[in-house]
Amino acid sequence: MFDYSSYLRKGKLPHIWCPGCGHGIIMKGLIRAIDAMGWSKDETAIASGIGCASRLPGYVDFNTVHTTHGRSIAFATGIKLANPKLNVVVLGGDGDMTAIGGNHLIHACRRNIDMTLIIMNNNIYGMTGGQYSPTTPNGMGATTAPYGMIENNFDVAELVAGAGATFVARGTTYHAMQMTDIIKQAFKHKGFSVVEVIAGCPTNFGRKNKRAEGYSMLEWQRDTAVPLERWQTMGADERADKYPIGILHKQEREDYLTTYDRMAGFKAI
Ligand SMILES: Cc1ncc(C[n+]2csc(CCOP(=O)(O)OP(=O)(O)O)c2C)c(N)n1
Ligand code: SF4
Repeated sequence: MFDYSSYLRKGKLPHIWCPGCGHGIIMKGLIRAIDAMGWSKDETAIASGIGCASRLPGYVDFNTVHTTHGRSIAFATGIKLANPKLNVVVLGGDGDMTAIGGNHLIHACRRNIDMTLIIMNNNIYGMTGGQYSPTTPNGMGATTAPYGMIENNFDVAELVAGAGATFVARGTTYHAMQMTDIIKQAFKHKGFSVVEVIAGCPTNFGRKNKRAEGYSMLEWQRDTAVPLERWQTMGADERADKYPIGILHKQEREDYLTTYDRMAGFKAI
């Protein structure tokens, strides 16, 4: 059986996550993917913003930094520029990344620095009590949308692909082992890779949408996520309220630091 304990900061436990929260499943997937890559703790750096999702780096024993809401990509960019040899991972919630941090997100995509971003999308602002976020699906409930969300939601994967991310994938916490493999593929990609992981927040999103139990959030993922190969054979009617999972977009493009070094006449890293 896989031994997670050597990667955890036991002094930081117990964690803050509610029973049934999807963030712990993502933490385990991240640990498994790092382990499979053979990255040492010293050569791995993880940055996050603020939110339940962003508490993750506090629990894992790598070089970690818990920064400010929506600004973690900027911190991670600084880390990568200062020490390009580090494997840099950024993570945060949908609010952190697509609302307050939305501008950082799109510009990081077009910049194509070699790092991996994991967006832990539970469709809500979990930590602050369930306000709607840019990924709350149209019509669904939130504390600030008592009659249902009026606006249309972002499709995160489409957004980052449109902004220029060179690797875009989506997984769910229900498909935990596939999620691990997707994160590993993202790590292997040279350039800015984005993995959106659909996660459950039973406490705030679920409670407002008749899914207050952790298992029922997982059932929702099981029933709405469609493997990409199958998605490509589906018509518009069948696709309604569903989304594809897998590696959705991949493009080879020279990463920022390689271009920078070439232009500045430095030896490529
Ligand atoms: C500048 C700033 N604005 C607002 C907040 C309050 N705040 C803390 S966490 C959070 C939302 C977190 O939602 P998300 O990123 O989706 O993560 P989750 O808690 O759902 O995992 C907000 C608005 C803050 N900490 N800093
Ligand atoms: S409020 Fe939601 S996102 Fe935050 S720990 Fe609880 S279940 Fe997870």
